[in-house]
Amino acid sequence: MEPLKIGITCYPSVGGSGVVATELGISLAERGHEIHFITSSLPFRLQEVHPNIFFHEVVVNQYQVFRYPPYDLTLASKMAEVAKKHELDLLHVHYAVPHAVSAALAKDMLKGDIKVMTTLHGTDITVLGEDPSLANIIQLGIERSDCVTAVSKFLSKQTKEQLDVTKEIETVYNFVDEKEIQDIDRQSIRQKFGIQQDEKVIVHMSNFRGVKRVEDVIRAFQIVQGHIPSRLYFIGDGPERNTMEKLVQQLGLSERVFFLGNQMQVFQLLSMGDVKMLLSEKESFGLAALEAMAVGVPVVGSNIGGIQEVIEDGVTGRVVPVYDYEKAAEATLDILLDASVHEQYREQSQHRALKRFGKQSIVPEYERLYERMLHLP
Ligand code: GMT
Repeated sequence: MEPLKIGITCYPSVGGSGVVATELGISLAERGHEIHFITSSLPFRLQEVHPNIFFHEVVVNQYQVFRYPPYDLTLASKMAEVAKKHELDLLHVHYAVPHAVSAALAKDMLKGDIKVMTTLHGTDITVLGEDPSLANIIQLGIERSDCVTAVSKFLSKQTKEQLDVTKEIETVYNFVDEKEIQDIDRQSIRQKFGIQQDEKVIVHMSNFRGVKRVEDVIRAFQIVQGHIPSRLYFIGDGPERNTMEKLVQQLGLSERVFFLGNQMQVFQLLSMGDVKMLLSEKESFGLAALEAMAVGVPVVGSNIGGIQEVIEDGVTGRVVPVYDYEKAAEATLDILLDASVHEQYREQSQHRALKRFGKQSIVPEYERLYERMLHLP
């Protein structure tokens, strides 16, 4: 396909949507497109140097007359400015609020001379969609986009049901970059962390929001470690971390549970795991589950949202009822206590992650949608 000039907007801080948007930008740049990130700061995953990648910072002035800084409007102006200066073909925004709304304004400023794709990642629909004060603006952001995608079938369906939008919503799954997992030496990382041969490692990675049910992970682990020598490693940080650290202390698990905080080398750290737990009560996709599978770590996940589209129950891990940490512990033990099942799950997890959700197959799906959108009247 002809190389395109694409503006990408996302939340640049730690989080799955920022990861996906950044990795998509990098991959598109590698495929010959010119990528312009228009964001409030440099996306944290943007570690690559590439001649096709440009960054435009959205700087919001703090005038005293404004009670709230007008980020959405500044972003819209910046989008229009960058689009005009660099003759962008399209804006690809991640999250309806506020990005799709800012893109709609930018399109108006450009007299319609640009296309807009919006990718929905979940939180804006699952949380904001239930807030009546924002439902109308989310709806507007979606309806005014030329193409809308969601990261799971679950999210596509839920958006249609909750927001009463007429727009077609395409499902394009999140992806992992095969390159990221090359050369990972699981054994040497486990050795560095002093993990014994007979010890099993449970991993969990999230932003520690309440919806991630970190407490259930700790309670499930408490049961697991009563049956086999094991450790639990947490990767990530967020509002619940302090409370969870206290809980670990109260339960007398401090020797076996480690909070690593936000880290860059997530694939290396995940690869230490024997099982990953993702017991969230809300999850439109569960990128952290996919990242674990990519390094051969089977996932025990809750039966909600898009998690069930990522894990194949009984093949790459187990799906258990949400809030039921005892079942989560039972499923984890089933996997860990049978070496041949564990090995099978490990292989099948990696195979599914790379074949079904590999960058090489998902990124061309976006390209096809860009092309289709550009031919719209
Ligand atoms: O889950 C979060 O709190 C972060 C949020 C984000 O913006 O990164 O995650 C959402 O987008 C991810 C990438 O598409 C998905 O993997 C997560 O499932 C989704 N989170 C929720 O739906 C709660």
